[in-house]
This record gives sequence, structure tokens and C-alpha cells, in this order.
Amino acid sequence: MNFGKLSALFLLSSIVLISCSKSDASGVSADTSTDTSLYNELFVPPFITGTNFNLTLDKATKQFKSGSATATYGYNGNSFWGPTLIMNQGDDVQINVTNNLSDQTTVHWHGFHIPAIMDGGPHQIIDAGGTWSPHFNVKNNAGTYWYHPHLHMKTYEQLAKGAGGFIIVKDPVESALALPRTYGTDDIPLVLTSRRFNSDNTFDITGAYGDYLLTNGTMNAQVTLPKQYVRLRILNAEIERGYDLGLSDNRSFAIIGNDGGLLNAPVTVNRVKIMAGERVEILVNLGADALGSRIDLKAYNTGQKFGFPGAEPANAGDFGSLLNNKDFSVLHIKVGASSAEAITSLPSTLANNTYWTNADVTNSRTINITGGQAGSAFTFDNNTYGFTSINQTIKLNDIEKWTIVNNNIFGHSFHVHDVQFKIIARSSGAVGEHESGWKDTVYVPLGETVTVIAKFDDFADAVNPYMYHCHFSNHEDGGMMGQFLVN
Ligand SMILES: [Cu+2]
Repeated sequence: MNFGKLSALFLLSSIVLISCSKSDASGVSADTSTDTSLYNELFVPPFITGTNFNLTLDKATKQFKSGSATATYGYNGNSFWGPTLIMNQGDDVQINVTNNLSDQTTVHWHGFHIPAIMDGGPHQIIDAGGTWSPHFNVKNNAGTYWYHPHLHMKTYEQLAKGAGGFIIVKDPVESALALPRTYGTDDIPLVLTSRRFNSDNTFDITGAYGDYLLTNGTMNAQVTLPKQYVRLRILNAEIERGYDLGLSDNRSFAIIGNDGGLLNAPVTVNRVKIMAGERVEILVNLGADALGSRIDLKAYNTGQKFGFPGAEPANAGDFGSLLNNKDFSVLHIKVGASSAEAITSLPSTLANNTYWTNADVTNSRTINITGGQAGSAFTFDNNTYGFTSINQTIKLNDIEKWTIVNNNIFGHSFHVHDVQFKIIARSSGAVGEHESGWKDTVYVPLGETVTVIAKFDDFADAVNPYMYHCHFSNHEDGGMMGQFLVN
């Protein structure tokens, strides 16, 4: 599709009836009914821990709906998504990535502060049948990160087919806290995305939005969680859609971390927005719930402001979907017996991050979101991504202030490789508490200017660039990406 026609198509999509064959309601997101036959058990990815990790990406199939199984990708024999890699800060790790696809791929370690040559961006290509073996020291703070393909113009397709996985980093600060951390019991990774199906049950890999929510690749997912505080590590791995998450009885929950790890203290809310590429860790207290009771984690996506991806009202076409502008269940939770070593209270403080401020800044630059008008793709500063172009050059150890200006036609999710930054300003008002920690991805709504500060330290390389890009993978594939050198 031509993403440059976004604005025109969006305007048309609400008034033009587009015929579609997506009327099969079997996968429509579940309501809060107690009929458990509506639900499928949540897939919790297996985990691998240590300092040596082997990942093999392969073709697979998965039965999502009645009829044919869907052609998918998965790492290590999984039918959609891959194992969770659990690493310790300070460890030297090696990862061997074997590509059993008949296409090239790459694997990017999203959020990691590592040398550019190890980053897994578009330049670290793994040919079909090949193996790539990056190695690096884990410098990141404890938090929820992820890996995914980053092959230019193929990121959307490979991610959409299910290539991706979580990385959980542990460190002494996090380990000293009384937090839920029994993986798969009271510490649950949740990756949110949605897919549209063609009539033969293959994925439709063209538009911005899917019609059916997949939580860890599970349609209509349900899970039994223990009657205590549970930790949900939520990743938005969508093509474009944003989620405004909350719980179906409107209870409050605590945000304890975002992209780059723990916040300094928990923040209590009853909604949290999470956009493509972002992570948020929340604690939900199920301690007062009756055994066997049910509650839904839901997306409250009705009535979001124009530019919020997925708020468009159409239910079909490139910028519509069955989930657009709706509230829908993300995870149906059944309350089960409490587990050993249950966490029953919330820590009052978490980490002791010291963030960059304006006073620390040694260099500033501005990046404008451009393009997207009829007939053109989205770009930065009117430059379409060039494989050999260097768009920014940064001096090693500079503390840079980046101002991202979106006087354009839609919202975007802005991701920078190499660094974790601090969001210091939004032109619309205050920076959200849910994004008050270290971040690698920031939502830039339509009409807004966002300012972030990062230090570009440790890794100089005069040849190999890092990427900054929109994390809407269709925009990224279309050229909404730039390259920077640190030297
Ligand atoms: Cu974008």
C-alpha cells in the first residue's frame, strides 16, 4: 500500500463502505463473560538464561482460527514469537542467531546499549542459512527489553509473522526489592499485537491494523494468576496500534518500570498508554479478589484523539480495523490460589535513577517529522532512509538534547538505538508519569514537540551507524528512519 495517502484515505475511510471478507467473528476480542470456552490459554514463552544463547529463526504454522493453519515465523521451534532471554547486568553474553528462513533477516536487541556492529540493525544481515554471533557486555538496568528483525523493508513482514522475543535483564537493585519475579507465575510477559487474516487464513501484511488481538500470539487469551501482587511486563509490538490499558473494574495498579527499567518509585494509575515499541511493567493487586473471580486487562481505545493509532473509526481498509476505536479485552484473568513467596505489598521506592537535565546538555539537534502527504512516505527532515547515508554525527560522550517536532498529519512512535534517554518536555503539557524513567521509545502525538536528553557514551565507531526511526514498522520500512554515527 501507499502510506503516503494516509490522510486522504483516513478521511475517505469513514465515509466509504469498503467491502471485506473479515466478517468471521470467531476471533473477535472476548467480553467479560464467564464462559471460559470463549478463551484460549495464554502462551507464555519459554525462557533461556545464562551467558550463551542460541536462537534459530524458522518458518512455522499456527492454528489461529478454524480452517487452515497460518504461516508464521518463530524462534527455536515456537510457532509465533520466541523464547525469553534472561540476562544479568554485567555479564558478557554471546548469542548465536541462525537464520533458517529462505530470506535474509537481522536481529536487533531493542533498548540495549551495545556497540553498533552488535546492534542487529539493517546492516548486520544474516543470510538465509547463515549464523550471526554477536557478543556484548550487558550494561542495561534491570528491565523488559526485546529482540526483533530489523531488515530494511522487511521489518513489518518478519515481525508480523511472529519473529520477536522478550529479553529480561536482572540487576542487584531490582533483585533487592520485594517484587514478583517468578517467571510465568507472578511475573508474566505480555506482548500485544493484532493481525488481519486473508480468506485462506494467511496474515494480511499490508495495512496498519489487525482485526484480531494476539496476546503472546494467543487469540482471546486467558490466564490464571495467583491471589497476590502480579507483575505484568507489557510490550506493544504492534505495527501501529496504541493501547490505553486499564482493568475492567477500573481498579488502580502500579507502574513500576518503563522501557529502560525501574522508575524511582511506583506510580499508581488506572490507565496507561503504551505505543509501538514501548514497554511498561505494572503490578496488579489480586490479593483481595475471591478465588475463581475474573477480571480483564482491557484496552480503552474508544474516543482517543485523532492521530492516536487505532482511533480511526473505520472497521475495514488500510486505516480501519475491527478493533479500531473500541474497548476490548487484552487478557482475561482468572484468580487462582496464591503461590509460594507471594508478594503482598508494594515497595514505596524502587530505583535511584539520576536523570539528565538541560544543565547537562553539550549539544542539541532538532528532528522534524515530514512527508506522509499524498503520494509520499513519512520521513525525517524530508530525507528517505538511505542505507549508506549518515544523517547525524555525534561526538562520543556528548549529552545531546533531541527535539522531535511533529507538525505533520499523524502520531508516531520515535525510537533511538544505543541509548536510553530522559523525556524532559512535551509541548502539550506535562511528561507522563508512565514515561518518567529511562526511555528508548517515545510517542510523538500529532501537533506535538517532544524533547529528550541522552548521553552517547562507551561505543565509538566511525563506520557502523545506529538507527533512529519510527517504530510503526510500515513507516520504518517506508523510509522513516535515519542513521547516526558516534565517534
Ligand atoms: Cu510513523
